[in-house]
Formats: sequence, C-alpha cells, structure tokens
Amino acid sequence: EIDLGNIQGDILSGLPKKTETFYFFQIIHPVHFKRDLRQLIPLIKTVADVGKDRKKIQDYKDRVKHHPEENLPPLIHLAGVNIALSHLAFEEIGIDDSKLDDPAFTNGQLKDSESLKDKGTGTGPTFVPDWEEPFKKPIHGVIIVTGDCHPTVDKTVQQIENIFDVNGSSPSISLVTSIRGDVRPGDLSAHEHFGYLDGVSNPAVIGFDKDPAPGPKPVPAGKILLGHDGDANRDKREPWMVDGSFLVFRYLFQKVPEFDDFVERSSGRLVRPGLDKKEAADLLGARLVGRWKSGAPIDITPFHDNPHLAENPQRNNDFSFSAEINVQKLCPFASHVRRTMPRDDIPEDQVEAHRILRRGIQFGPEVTKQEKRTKTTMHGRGLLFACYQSSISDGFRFIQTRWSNNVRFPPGETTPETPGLDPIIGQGTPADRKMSGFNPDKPSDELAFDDLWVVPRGGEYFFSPSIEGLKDIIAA
Ligand code: N7H
Repeated sequence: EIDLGNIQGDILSGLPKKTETFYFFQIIHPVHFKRDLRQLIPLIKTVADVGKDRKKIQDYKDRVKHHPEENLPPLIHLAGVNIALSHLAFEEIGIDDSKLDDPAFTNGQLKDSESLKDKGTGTGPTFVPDWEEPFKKPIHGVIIVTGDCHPTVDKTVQQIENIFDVNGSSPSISLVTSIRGDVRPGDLSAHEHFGYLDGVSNPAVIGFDKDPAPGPKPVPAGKILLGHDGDANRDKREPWMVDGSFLVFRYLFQKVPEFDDFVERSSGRLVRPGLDKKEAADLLGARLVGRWKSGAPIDITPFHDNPHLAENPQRNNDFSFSAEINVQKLCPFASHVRRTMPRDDIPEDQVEAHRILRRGIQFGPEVTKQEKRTKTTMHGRGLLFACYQSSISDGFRFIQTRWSNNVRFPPGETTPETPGLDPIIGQGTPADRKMSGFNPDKPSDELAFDDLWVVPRGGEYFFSPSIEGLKDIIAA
C-alpha cells in the first residue's frame, strides 16, 4: 500500500513544470528553522495533490479544445513546492540520520566529485572541482518550486522567503544560490538542449503505476522509496524515513554548438549507401544517444528515424537489446541510453538494483545565431539533472561511475570490442574519450570525442522526507 498523501509529489509523479526554481539554502538558526518549516509543510504538494493538479490541467485543456468559443483565461498559479535536506542539515538540527545509511549521502557530493571524475585541481583531500562557487559551500537543503510561468513561481518563492524571514531581521535560513530551469519553447518543450526527446523511459513503480506501458520490468516501490519492498536497507529504517527518497541534483552545462559541430564533422566517417550528409549526421547523433531526436529507440529502428514509433508509448520503450547481446550493430554499447539502462546486457536483478526516476529540467536560452556560426557556446545552458532513488550509492552514483565512466561496460570479456565512454555523460582521461560501435557496418571502428560536451558545475545529495517525517521529527 503506497500512501500518496505522505510522499512528496516530485518523487512519483513529477511536479507539473514549465519552469522550476531550485532554492539552495543554509540553515542559520536551527530552532527557528524547525518552527518555520512547520509553516512550509502545508504548501508542499504530495503525490496525491499532484494527481489533482494534473486532472485540473487536463480538464482545462479539454475545455479549451472542445469549447474554444469560451475564450477561457490561461490556467495560472499552479505552483508546486517540495523540500529536501542534505546530511549537513540533519547535523545542524541535531537529528540522527545514520539509518539513512548511504555513504554518498553522508559524505556529500562535493567530496564525491573526484570519484565522479568531475574536472578539478588537486587530488584526494585537496581536490577541488571546477564547480560554481555556491556549490563549494555547505548546502543544507533545497526547496523546489515549480509552476506554469515565472510570476507563479516568483510569487511562491517570495511566500517561502517570508515564511523563513529570509530578508527580515530574524531569518532561519539564508539563500546560497537559486537556479531557474525552463522547458524549451514551442515544439521543443519536451526536448533537451542537444535536441533529443527526454523523459521517455522512467521505471514504472509497482503499486503506483497502474497500467505500465510495455518496456523494462516495473520496479518494486522500495527501489525509489525507503522502507518499502525492494529497499535494500528496509529493515533498518526508522519510521520517519519511510516514504522518503534520496534526491540527486547535478548542475550540468551542455556545449550544444560544439556537440553539433562534432557530429557534423564526424558524420563523414559514416559512409552508407543512400545517406546524405544531414542523414549521416542524424544517424551518428542517434548512435551516440541510443535514440533519434524524435525519441525513437535505435534498437528498434536502427537506420531510419520513425516519429510515429517515437510518439507511441506502447512501443517507444519496448526494447531490450536482446537481438544483439554482445554485439553493437543496432545500438552501440556506449550509447547513453544503453549505458545508463543496459536492459538485457546484464542479469535482470542487476539492472533493477540501479534504477532511478529522473525529474530534470532544462536551463538557459536557445542557441543564438552567433553561437551557431562560431560553433562556440557563449551562454550557459544545460540540464538541471534531478533523480530519485532509495540508494544514491546504487542509483545515480553507480550509473555514473560504474557504467557511464567505465570504458569496459558491459564487461570486456563478453564483448568483442572495447565499448568506450558514454559520449553524453561519461567522464575519464582524455585517452578514454572514445567509443566503438558508432559505425554499424564496422563496429570495431573507434570514434574519438572532443572535450566534454556535458560539463558538471555543481550538485548535492539530498533526502526528500515524507510529510509525516517532516511533521513528527524534522520540524518537531
Ligand atoms: Fe540521460 N540526452 O539528451 O542525451 N538521457 N542525459 N542521464 N538518461 C536519456 O529515455 C541526457 C544523465 C539516464 O531507461 C535520454 O528519457 C543529457 C545523467 C537514464 O532507457 C536522453 C544529459 C544520468 C536514462 C538523455 C543526461 C542519466 C536516460 C533518452 C546531461 C545518470 C533512461 C530519453 C546533460 C547518471 C535510459 C529517455 C532508459 C535517458 C540525455 C544526463 C541517466 C535523450 C543531455 C547524469 C537512466
């Protein structure tokens, strides 16, 4: 039984978002923080609340479609608020969180950045990542505010700042940094900045997703929520931890003109009968990602895009690389989608142990003409990556370090050629930056990448507690 009124809405449903502000804060007065947090709790949207909001949005859309003559004013002021805390927050307010029992969470992401292979200077204890300054400071928590437009979100942020008296005489928290994400305009709204459809494949959760589409096996709720069947540490959890989930945030900049330029320059290495230059570039890009820009998976439609398939949720996630275990004619081992969710490449229970629910949003403007012309990024843009899981060490961290950064995954002895790095998020030495399999006609051909196209510039590990956990323990 999943208690939808006790779980924060972003976790299982995703807060409806055209725009989203991540408000990173420090606690400056623990006692007042607890007091003020009690005022915030009624604003938090649970999974149950999000269900109601989504229905409201759907009813509105139906009304506009079937009765355009009514000229309804836009549906506004649908805001969503969630909160998550880092280990430092629990220390600060004096709550024993040892049974959360996740070393990545306890150490924090700053200390983890060297293992994630983020660029930086120094080594070991002196390592400092090339991150934005705010993320090198202690961060105690993040308040997530989503909405239909900037005024809705800004108003809600202001309301929250009033609750914590942020700009007043007795503030309980201070702002470390706030970052705004926006979905891309028009038809691109569901696409990330390289142009690929995002948010296609997320695990269906048993007991929550009633009618899962064909695709990877649904996961037990405990892979995402603490204290449920499938949570490896279920027996240890304290009652206030149940129904919570770990939130990983990564501030990822994308070098879009540079990526486009690379794909275009390298497309000459894909010589196939009947492919013009543009088609060769599209094919190469699809082989780096594992899906076409439309979202169609190349494991199903390897050599031509198929937008119909992409749009059909009954088909667009129904593949498992099963036709080509140990080969990569249809889909390269290194491609981002195969690397982050290897499906039949490894045993089913191993896949299930490392699944995450992704909830990111884009940030930054569209590529300008000047950037396109000069093939150089001049404005920061990318992905505010966010994902939920019941273990960071088994979830995000495992995928990043053991799969995407691992040139020999799936394991070397089972594949004829060395797979290479995940071209999208894989990090390693300059010599590691290459992959095999980009050429379907000669899978052993290797393609060397330029410098990173996805550049991590900050992040933190958080715990998103249940409503009861917030009320009974954290704000008590
Ligand atoms: Fe990825 N991209 O545009 O290339 N991702 N991702 N990701 N990603 C996915 O299925 C992208 C990042 C996963 O179940 C798609 O929704 C970009 C991180 C996982 O088949 C596309 C960035 C991590 C999946 C992208 C980025 C992951 C996935 C296909 C950074 C975790 C599901 C659309 C800027 C460590 C795989 C879809 C599955 C899919 C892109 C980051 C993980 C297009 C640009 C940091 C698990």
